[in-house]
Amino acid sequence: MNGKKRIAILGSTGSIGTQALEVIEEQGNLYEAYVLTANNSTDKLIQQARHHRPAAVVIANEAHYTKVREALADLPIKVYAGTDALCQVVEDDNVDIVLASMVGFAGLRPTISAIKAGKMIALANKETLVVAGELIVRLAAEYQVPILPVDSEHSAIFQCLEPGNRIEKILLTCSGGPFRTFTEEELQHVTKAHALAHPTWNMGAKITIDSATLMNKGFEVIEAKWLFGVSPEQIQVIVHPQSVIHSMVQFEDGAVKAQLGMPDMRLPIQYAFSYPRRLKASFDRIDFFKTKDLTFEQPDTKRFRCLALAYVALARGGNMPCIVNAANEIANKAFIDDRITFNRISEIIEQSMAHIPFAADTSLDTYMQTDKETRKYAQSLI
Ligand code: MN3
Repeated sequence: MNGKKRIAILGSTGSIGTQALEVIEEQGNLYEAYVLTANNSTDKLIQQARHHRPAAVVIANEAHYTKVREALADLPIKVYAGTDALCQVVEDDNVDIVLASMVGFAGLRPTISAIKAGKMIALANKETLVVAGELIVRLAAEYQVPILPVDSEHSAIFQCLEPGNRIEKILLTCSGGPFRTFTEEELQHVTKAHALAHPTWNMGAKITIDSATLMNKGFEVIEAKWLFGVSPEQIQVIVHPQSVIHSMVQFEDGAVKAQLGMPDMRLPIQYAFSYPRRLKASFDRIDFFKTKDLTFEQPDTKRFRCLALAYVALARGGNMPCIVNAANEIANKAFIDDRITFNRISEIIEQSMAHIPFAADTSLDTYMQTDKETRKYAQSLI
């Protein structure tokens, strides 16, 4: 026992996972990477495991098991494969914090396992709250597990909160994505290459496309509702292209608190690990004399329909956000594969919302069933 907090990183080869490992390395006397997992990125997982020497790794795609096991055979690292193994490793008694940083619906089951095992959750996988916010919040309360937001906006809001003082409004900032100034006509012709050149944040492909459609912001509205217990009307999206203000909270006396910083995900990741303390870190500081104007705009939900659809899904509740998430995962992937145009993404989501039967209950079984049916239907539209 060395007193370090042991962290299981679900999705260690992705953008958040990689940056989390940088944080763990910089704060090496406080944290250690105890479990690393990847879906398909074997080479990166092997390289990370050889460098960080976790107790265990999981490769979710079982087809890669032999390759990973053989590459780590000379080290005392347990190697597991399969999605069930993801749910098991987070229950290990030695794990203190689970960083849920995998992409999409796949993050839901392991996160539920971690909550039931009483682990502190650092939540980067927003789809978990989008699909199953009510269930996750209920379980977290039941098992008395803290859920610490890693998404930069939600970390900002969390940092602005005042115990005992009610939130009047959350002002959720949004970069606007790479197509903020494009006309509807121009949006017909954009490609993934345009979208992947995101102006401010350095992120994975799925979330970068979600940022371009504003689906990401829609998901963040749903995420904020569940994390902070506010109604949809209390969440206002504000386009702020410079991404210096990471979000704001307005209190009942009209006071507004904001959290500012350079766009660097390592700060919210580190804060989720160290909360309520702040740790000294070498991240870039804002130079206010070099900061250009900070500007604010109303989001255009006509050009960026996904944001409006997220509010509809949130108001409807039940399995509706799950439908939106599943249809979006299919449409997002089809756009990345050059199979559909940009504007088709929101159309596929909207058609799925109209077609898949509504279910008011919020059980895991309903979500699994809805997810499966929606994917099949959305795929048929491509
Ligand atoms: Mn965000």
